[in-house]
Amino acid sequence: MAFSPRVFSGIQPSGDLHLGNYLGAIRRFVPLQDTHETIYCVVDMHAITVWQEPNALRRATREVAAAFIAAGVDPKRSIVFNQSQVMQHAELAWVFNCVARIGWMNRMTQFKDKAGKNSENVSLGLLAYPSLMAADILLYKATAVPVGDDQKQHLELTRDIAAKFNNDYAASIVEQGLDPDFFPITEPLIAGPATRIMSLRDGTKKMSKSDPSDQSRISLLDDADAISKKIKKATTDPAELPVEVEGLKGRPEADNLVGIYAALSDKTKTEVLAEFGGHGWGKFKPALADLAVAQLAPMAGEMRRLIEDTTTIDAILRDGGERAAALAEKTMHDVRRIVGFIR
Ligand code: AQP
Repeated sequence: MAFSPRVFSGIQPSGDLHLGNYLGAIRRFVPLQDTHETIYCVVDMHAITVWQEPNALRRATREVAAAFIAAGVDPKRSIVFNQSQVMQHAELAWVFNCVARIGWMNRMTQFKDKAGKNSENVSLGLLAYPSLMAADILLYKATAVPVGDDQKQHLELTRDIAAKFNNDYAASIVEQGLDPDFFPITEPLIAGPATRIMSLRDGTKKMSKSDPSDQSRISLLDDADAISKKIKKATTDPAELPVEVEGLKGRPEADNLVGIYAALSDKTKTEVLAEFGGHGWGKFKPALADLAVAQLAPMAGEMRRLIEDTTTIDAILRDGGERAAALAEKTMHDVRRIVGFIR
């Protein structure tokens, strides 16, 4: 069966949204609205895999929804909602917990990074995170998922879970008169010059919400002055910019800043270096700061306005939740029959 082109992607309300979340995911959500049915989710159930103070979680949930809308996601054309409103996510995740193998989860590098040496004491939810992520995507039979490069391994696992479910339950799927390819094998959409934005303090570390240094990231709520200062203070090597992309090899900070410029201006790194190659940071950093301020500061203003308007944001999430639940229930209705649950 051909699945209709449908996109699903989620962002955790687990702290300050940053430029990496924007360039790796949110900015790319917008044009997909022209070609796909689009579902964008604030994944609050994922967020609680590590401790979240309840009021902070509510605030961050509204902040992520505000970022989607300020970036250009239209809540009428797309479905925008928070995950916990649609109970079928948890229900399908449980079925997937019983399809996926513990060894698959133990191999996930994000789990290893987040658990560190403390793997016996982190939540069980953190280990099962990729199973819930597979449920998020497959509940809607999404065919494509725009994400940053760090999510590649989780998406491969989603594909493995879909294939194993289709295979384990092959006879039952046919018996129920359903398509043998019940779940699609979802395509990751990981492309462009900014699939992994690095910390502004250390070009070898991913820009991340959980980095203790605020200087390591540009927050989507930063004002023009903060954006400009952070870029001008970003760690760099002393050499001038190369004229060819090859010359960025072994220069992670330079590669990162050129990638950010390219993504914000919808250019390739080659085009950026055609303009700035052979010049020093004294020319490039102010140009990057101006570009980032022009693009991000108006969005930050709109986000701040929306965050204050909790009535509107909550109504958007509720409406999205109802539309998502209608789609989710169709899939879960079939899954219950396939698995052998009586209702
Ligand atoms: N540095 C990044 N560069 C490009 N894309 C990124 N993403 C995250 N960091 C970068 C993408 O943003 C989306 C949402 O991510 P998430 O909220 O689910 O959590 P995460 O990947 O764990 O993001 P963080 O910000 O780094 O959070 P912490 O610090 O909690 O781990 C995803 O599409 C992700 O690829």
